[in-house]
Amino acid sequence: NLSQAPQGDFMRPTARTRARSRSANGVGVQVEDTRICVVMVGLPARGKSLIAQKVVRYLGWLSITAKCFNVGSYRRTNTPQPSASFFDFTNKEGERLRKAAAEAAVTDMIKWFKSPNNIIAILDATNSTKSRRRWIKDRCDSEGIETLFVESKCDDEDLIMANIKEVKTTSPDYQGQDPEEAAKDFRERIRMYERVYETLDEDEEDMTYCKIIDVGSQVIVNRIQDYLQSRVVYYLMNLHIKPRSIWISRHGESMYNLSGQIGGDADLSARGQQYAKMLPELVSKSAGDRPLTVWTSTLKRTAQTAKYLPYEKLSWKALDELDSGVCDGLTYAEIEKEYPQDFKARDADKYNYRYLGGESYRDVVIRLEPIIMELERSENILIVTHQAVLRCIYAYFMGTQQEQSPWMEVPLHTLIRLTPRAYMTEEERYRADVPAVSTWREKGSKAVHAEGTPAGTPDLRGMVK
Ligand code: ADP
Ligand code: FDP
Ligand code: F6P
Repeated sequence: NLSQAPQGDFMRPTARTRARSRSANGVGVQVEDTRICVVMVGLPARGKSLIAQKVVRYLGWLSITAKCFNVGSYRRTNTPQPSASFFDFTNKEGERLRKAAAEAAVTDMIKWFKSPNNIIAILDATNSTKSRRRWIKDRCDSEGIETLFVESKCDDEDLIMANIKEVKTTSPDYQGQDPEEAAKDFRERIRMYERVYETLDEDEEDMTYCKIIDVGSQVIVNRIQDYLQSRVVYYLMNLHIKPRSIWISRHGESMYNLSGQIGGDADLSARGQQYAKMLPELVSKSAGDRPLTVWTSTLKRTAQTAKYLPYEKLSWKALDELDSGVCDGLTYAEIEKEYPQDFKARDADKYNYRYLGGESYRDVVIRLEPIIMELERSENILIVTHQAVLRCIYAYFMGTQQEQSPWMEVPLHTLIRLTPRAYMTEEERYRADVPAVSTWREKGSKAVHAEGTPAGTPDLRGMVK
């Protein structure tokens, strides 16, 4: 029996434990009883909502419960389609309605923090004046919530106009309106804010903040107080907005895939080698002649798959397949026979189940964190890796829930292209015309290995929330 005691430092804290200490689950360390309100600061169209949404997805992937409170959507409940003059500081009614929206968002956020699992909230608004920021800090202080102000400052007029065209003209604020007119009105809205906007400065030296200037070309950090705050700031420092894609593929079919064995360090099968030979063409069909770097694991099957790719290559231990410990080299049927309780336990909670002497998906996510950070810093990367690792990387980009991610079907001999866009990640798939076995086992299904079955048919996208 491989059954494990609950993995203490990864368990969700309960109300009882919260008073003293909380576990920031994914980071695998005990942290103080931390609740942080990340307060976005900046003129409109400076990437605040994009940053907020990325931070929420990143933290969620690390099992740190985070939520974004967007003041704009609260404001839309009282003023759905304001024109620029609504944001004029001399417009008293506008001021009142905007303050009411901010109040409602902060009140909901404070309520949300009452639940012991909720750790980081992001207050997404311009928060463009010192008095507004002081008000938020005071409200949070009185509730024992830390504040981390994150300002995005950028005066590149061309970039701002491009941002407006990319995301603002399609905002519900301008639904049904001509995009040219919408862009003009939004530019005018920004002018209204510019008249009162105050950047974070020495008057606010007592505050914890991070000021990101010109999309990270300069970052000023002030009074970071604890581990989680520094973790968020570190993540922010690694973001860029250059257009790029990430390609991911599993290795070609291996000899172990053919026999239904898990783990190991097997060579490619003849069909796997065929996939390796076809991969350069499959990649260039999608990537054209842009420069790429290829990342593989340290296992033979990924190096053999990448062998013919005409790009710089880097192998990462962190990309090795989930370690199945004492089950390494067994088939699912053998595991079910020899370790029936564990087989069931894994089905019941596949994300948290850790093989004896091996890893869980949760463990894999933690070791993949440097990979994600490096991916955020990089431009075009092609990753050749393994079933479980690919699921974890995919889950980061697509925001897939933990209950679902270990069960996603990722067929062999398929190249996936992920392209980060403003508020979502676009996905394209290219399937090579080389058959392969399916290594996918559905939750609760019998552990039979159907030799020679064609690569699975259910589409991954259909299984993602
Ligand atoms: P805001 O919430 O500040 O009004 P959005 O997040 O809606 O702005 O704007 C998204 C746009 O901002 C995207 O086009 C994105 O490329 C761009 N962007 C992202 N980060 C930054 C940044 N640090 N500075 C300027 N623009 C950025
Ligand atoms: P958003 O772009 O997120 O919709 O345009 C600026 C805006 O946010 C308005 O929609 C919203 O009413 C306002 O910011 C909220 O911020 P302030 O309360 O700081 O003005
Ligand atoms: O079967 C291929 C494989 O990469 C194994 O090496 C690994 O143990 C398994 O897939 C991971 O998938 P799952 O978590 O669904 O068992």
